[in-house]
Amino acid sequence: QQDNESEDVFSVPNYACQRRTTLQNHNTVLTEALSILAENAELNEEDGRGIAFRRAEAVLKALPRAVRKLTELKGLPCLGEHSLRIIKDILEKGVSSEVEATKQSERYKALKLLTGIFGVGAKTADRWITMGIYNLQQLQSSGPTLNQAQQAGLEHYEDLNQPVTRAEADHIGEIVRRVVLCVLPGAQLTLIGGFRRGKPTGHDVDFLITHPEEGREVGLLPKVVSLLKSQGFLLYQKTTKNSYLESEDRPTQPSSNMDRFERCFSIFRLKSHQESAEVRGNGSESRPKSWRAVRVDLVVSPISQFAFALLGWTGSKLFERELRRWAGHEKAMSLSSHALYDTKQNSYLRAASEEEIFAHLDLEYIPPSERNA
Ligand code: 8DG
Ligand code: MN
Ligand code: MN
Repeated sequence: QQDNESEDVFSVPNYACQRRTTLQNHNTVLTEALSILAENAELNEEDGRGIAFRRAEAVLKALPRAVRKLTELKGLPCLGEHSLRIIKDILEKGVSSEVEATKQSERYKALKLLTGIFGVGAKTADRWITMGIYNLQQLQSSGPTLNQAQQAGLEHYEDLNQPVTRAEADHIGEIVRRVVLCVLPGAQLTLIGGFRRGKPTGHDVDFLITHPEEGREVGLLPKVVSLLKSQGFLLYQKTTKNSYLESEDRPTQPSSNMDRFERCFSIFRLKSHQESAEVRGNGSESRPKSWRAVRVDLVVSPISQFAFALLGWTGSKLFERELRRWAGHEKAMSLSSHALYDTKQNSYLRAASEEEIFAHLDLEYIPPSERNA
């Protein structure tokens, strides 16, 4: 092999949606460090900084091998001064003092712990910290008012912070599919989110529901939820109605990932398989807990919007954000989980598959397993 200088310089396209990012990451030490700083920024609601670190992290995830020296990164996009400084420290000293200090900081630890409660966001966590609440014991004793989601989140804190396995996701998929088909024969259930990208574990399980005949999906979700509830599968659920109207809702906020589909954020009660129940037994009792709580998201889309919903809910979050940025900045289009709007032609662009959406956007098709930016 030649040791030619130019061969040692990486080259990566600007937008994460132009890159193939698999789960194989050759730079985990660097990406984990940048991820801590991104997370810290997000927890402090410094969105710009958060995005900058996430973009830098994603560029390193896309490299075909481990970075050896800083000069190899010359010319790579999205690596700002700050990210480069972190990378340099780690390459030279093995650690970044800023990252280590962040990990040790009481505020970061408290923000992470408190937002680890389902239903608690950065704002609430910050308010609690101002009240002197840094951990769950202090939360229990000082008793600020908790909404229903937060109460359920606190009650199932430990379970919900255990990664969900693919086997558990598939098991939940079978339960949900049976109930969905019972309510609406011919309906289709698709596993989305991280599991569709091939991740072995996740923080929740995400499903998209549709029906091949437009309109048949209307009213489906409340029926599915009440059937799941009556069968004892739901520990908590909050269903939100569909509020999407094409006429009024030209997608104007390409950076926002909120959409208007009918959806349900839930906590599932999943019976454990014998072996895992024994391993995870709560210890104090002779009888191990026979079930665990799992976060499950259900989203319903009409078939006409299915490809957009599928693309929008498969992630990763950064990949989605970059798709919308590409659409807006490079193509004068506006992409949401409902539609793609062409500002120059003043019209919506139809698509029946993810492939067609990438084609409309002038992007090479990237399959789900390569959207792990
Ligand atoms: P994980 O659960 O394994 O941790 O990872 P994930 O599956 O990638 O993350 P997620 O938080 O479950 O989100 C799955 C996808 O859904 C991700 O691309 C972001 C997207 N998503 C939300 N909320 C919303 C929303 O309100 N609208 C749209 N369009 N997408 C959303 O999480
Ligand atoms: Mn998920
Ligand atoms: Mn989710």
